[in-house]
Amino acid sequence: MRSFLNSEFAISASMMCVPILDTKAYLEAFEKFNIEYLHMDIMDGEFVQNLSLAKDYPRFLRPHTRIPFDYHFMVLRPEEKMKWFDIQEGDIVSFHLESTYHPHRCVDLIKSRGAHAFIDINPGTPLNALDALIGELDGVNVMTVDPGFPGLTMIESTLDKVKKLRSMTDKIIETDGNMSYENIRRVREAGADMAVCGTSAIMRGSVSDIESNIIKTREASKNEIRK
Ligand code: S6P
Ligand code: MG
Repeated sequence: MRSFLNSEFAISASMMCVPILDTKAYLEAFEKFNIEYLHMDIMDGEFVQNLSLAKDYPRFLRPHTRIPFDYHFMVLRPEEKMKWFDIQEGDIVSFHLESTYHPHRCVDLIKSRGAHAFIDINPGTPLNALDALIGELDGVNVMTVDPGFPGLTMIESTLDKVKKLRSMTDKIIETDGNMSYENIRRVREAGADMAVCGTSAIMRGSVSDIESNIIKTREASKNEIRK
């Protein structure tokens, strides 16, 4: 168990994958099964070719859950836009290294809200790009797909990246993109501490599948090798 995480392996449920009218039912299952984070994919149609979850969505959701948020900003100039969002103490907030000229300014802003600062790195970005920043961070979100859409295929070279990052740091490692049961098992073995789960795992099928999907996800994330 690393730093502030309360579990051996944390699940961050991707809210952009939840059909809007099923939100209440999904939230009830997430609370019942102690899902650790609600993942908020914020997309601006510029940094990535998609739009999702504008600033009012997390604000409206907050009063209905005690689960902290895991913000993933896929926007250009996050230092300007993060300020508009309901970021609370205990949330995780990540932004892309590729999206800003001012990463330290973003980290300061996140910490000023009492949140945990993470950086996101795209599959094409080498780990040494983190050198100047890693000391200031609480974690790294290793993108296992090129970001923008749910339902993509994992880029295999990202597994080695997780392994290499694990050998370099004790900071929390998150993985995001195509986290199927099998890929969760693989990133866990490579050293990841948490994964974003969407259409490949807990949101597979429909809302009636949620409880069994969460059980399967927890099972996949058990790592006998690293214990
Ligand atoms: C994708 C985004 C992710 C997705 C998540 C969906 O750019 O950052 O957080 O919402 O990966 O999960 P899946 O299983 O459909 O890839
Ligand atoms: Mg994401």
